[in-house]
Amino acid sequence: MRPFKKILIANRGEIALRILRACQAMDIRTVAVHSTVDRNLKHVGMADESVCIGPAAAAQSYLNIPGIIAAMEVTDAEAVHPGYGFLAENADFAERVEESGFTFIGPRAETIRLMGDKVSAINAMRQAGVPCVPGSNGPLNDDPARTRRLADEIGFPVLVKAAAGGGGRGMRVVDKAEDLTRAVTLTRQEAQAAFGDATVYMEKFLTNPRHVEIQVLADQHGNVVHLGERDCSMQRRHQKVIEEAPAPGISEAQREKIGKICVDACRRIGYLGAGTFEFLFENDEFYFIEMNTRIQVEHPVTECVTGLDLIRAQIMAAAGLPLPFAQDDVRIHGHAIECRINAEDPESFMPRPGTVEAFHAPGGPGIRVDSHVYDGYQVPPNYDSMIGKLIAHGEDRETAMARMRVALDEMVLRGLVTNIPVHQRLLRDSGFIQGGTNIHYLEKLLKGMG
Ligand code: MV4
Repeated sequence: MRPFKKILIANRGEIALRILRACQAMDIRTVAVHSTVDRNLKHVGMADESVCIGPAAAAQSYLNIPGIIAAMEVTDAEAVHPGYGFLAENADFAERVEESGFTFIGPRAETIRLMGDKVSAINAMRQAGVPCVPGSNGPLNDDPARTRRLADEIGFPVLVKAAAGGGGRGMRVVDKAEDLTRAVTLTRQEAQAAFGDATVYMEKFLTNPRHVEIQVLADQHGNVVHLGERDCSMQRRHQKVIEEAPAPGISEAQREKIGKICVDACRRIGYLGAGTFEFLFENDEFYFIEMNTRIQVEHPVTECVTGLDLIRAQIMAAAGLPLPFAQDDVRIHGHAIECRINAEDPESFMPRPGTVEAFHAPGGPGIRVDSHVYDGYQVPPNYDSMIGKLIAHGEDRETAMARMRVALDEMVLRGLVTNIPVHQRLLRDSGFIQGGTNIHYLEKLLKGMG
């Protein structure tokens, strides 16, 4: 049975193409919406219909809520897939889509709002039995003595975080008591300016954690499964560079334990669709920090090791269909690694928009390329510099790494400056090869190379 007749894809680039492919495989008609500079996107040409929703600036196109809802009305689309970024975690958008009589492919607006505020997200998760970082268990007030007592109980160093932040925006490390009051004031001011919300909270600062996240899927009938974890520790300035599944060194028992905790929490809050629990992992313990209510860039590594189609699962769950498998049917096969390919300078990491003169995708066993680029494609300067993802899967981590090295060397993106040399170096780096490096590893490695 077909869950929807027609879906509007409210995104661009590789994820729009990924969603379009899932729709086509399910015999669902597609509507692409695009900005004026994105008329030539691959998925726009492939979609059944397309609507130009505004100029290049995302605020007037991919973030234009009335424009997107109007496009759903004129094309008679039943549901909208938001992808990642843009409106994917905008509770007001989800709410207005539903109020207009359409289906938002994602969790309920209320859930998006709960998780968007990191204080309410942590409170909900702590109550649901998810292990969290020791912290203020709520917002800080304007009483410096109380804040001081909390910090002393937690133990320095502490981290002051904006409730409306996330993804690394609006946080400040405090090493000693005398710096605390000023740090709280500054973080508050920054949070007010950046997010229009001065709420801040405090956590123990974990000095050398890994970033390990758990993927979940939930339907509207109380069925919830976890699909294991991903290790996303290889990052620079909060931009993930390489992700992998499973996380090196995590045992089957640890995976089952934390996975079950996440599943139970999803049941408790009535979660719907695909979601990710972000944890810091230090000294063999998981500490919840945030929940992402969207499909993530790195979902393909989970698809490779589970054999599942997460976009298809999102669409089925949104349509009210029951998950067609149970937890016991989910098995982790081998190992998968994803390299994010960006049009950027490999030394400065500055975006380098340009025109693709020739694109040759690598292939062979265990190789997947999720990219919208083609010969002649112009990378516009207006959006994220990620132009695709290269994913290698194999029976074990060694095999996946070996396949990734070959694929990186085989990939041709003539005309563009890309970060492929960074990946080629990392796939030959002894720390990466050993596995299990923490969130500071890449930045330290790059510093050492001057
Ligand atoms: C932390 C932390 C250490 N201790 N929280 C950064 C992004 C946001 N999702 C949370 N972040 C962090 N929270 C405590 N209590 C270190 C980070 C962090 C980080 C986390 C995940 C991936 C990369 C990171 C890079 C720097 C800091």
